[in-house]
Amino acid sequence: MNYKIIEKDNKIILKDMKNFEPKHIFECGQAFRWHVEEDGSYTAIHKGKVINVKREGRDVVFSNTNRSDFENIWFNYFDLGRDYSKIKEELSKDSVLKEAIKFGQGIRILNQEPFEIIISFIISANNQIPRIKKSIELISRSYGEYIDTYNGRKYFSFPTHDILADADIEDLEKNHKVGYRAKYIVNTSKMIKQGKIDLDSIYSLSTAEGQEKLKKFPGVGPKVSSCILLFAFNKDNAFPIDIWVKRIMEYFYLEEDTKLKDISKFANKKFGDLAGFAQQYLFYYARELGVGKKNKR
Ligand code: 8HG
Repeated sequence: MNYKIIEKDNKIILKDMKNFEPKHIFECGQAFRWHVEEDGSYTAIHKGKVINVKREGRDVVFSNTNRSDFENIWFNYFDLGRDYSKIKEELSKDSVLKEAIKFGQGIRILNQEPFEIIISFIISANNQIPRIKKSIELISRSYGEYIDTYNGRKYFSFPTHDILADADIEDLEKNHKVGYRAKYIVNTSKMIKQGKIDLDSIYSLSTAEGQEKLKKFPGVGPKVSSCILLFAFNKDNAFPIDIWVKRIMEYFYLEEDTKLKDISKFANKKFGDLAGFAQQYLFYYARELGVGKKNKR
């Protein structure tokens, strides 16, 4: 990779780091637990560790961490082994993607924890990002464990499947604002607890096979399973189609009211193994600028 790494005072600094913009990474729709601080840095918790990330000029600074955690946890989480310049160069051959990439040039796809992502995207169905974030925060506070305080804010781990399998559906529904999705959360957690579906086995499946397996969980359909495969299981060709991706695909490439299956086929043909990355640049671009929304261009 094209950066130099420095360890100093509980910080890791990546010098001259390209293709890494905290705002793009944490606000592009893939993750719900990154909290923006007053100085523009972002803080979150993953695998029981709290980390703060900030761009400072040409560098990226990771605070509250050390070399060993960086190598064992964060390198993989931030997908640092991947050459995003190459991906961007390839996708920029398409003029729409070229614009979307200009807009979200610092996006990277994070490698997040499967159980947390499954529950988060069950919550995301027919929901809005600020509400999804709120529910996940409330669930972590009630059912997770207190880990650390950073910059005056308390951080809690996301609960395990064993804990959520025993959660009270009404409590989730009412006090954690997940509505009808509460029963999906508890029943999905129960299926995992009972060993009905082994999450680790999904890493080695194809995207299509992984999708079939994940769809056995209640509340998991084609879109939610594609998000889970892309954000937790390294399936780079998964192409989740929500309303924003549908709109932008129809606006630039296809006719209005194209069937989701046909959009999916088109995207897989056009973007191939890079479809998941293409989707993320498009989702961020469409959502931030309102591209494809009626009356807006
Ligand atoms: O990153 C995302 N990509 C796509 N395609 N859809 C997403 C992402 N994140 C996210 O929350 N969604 C869905 O969009 C879930 C929900 O239906 C809606 C929130 O705006």
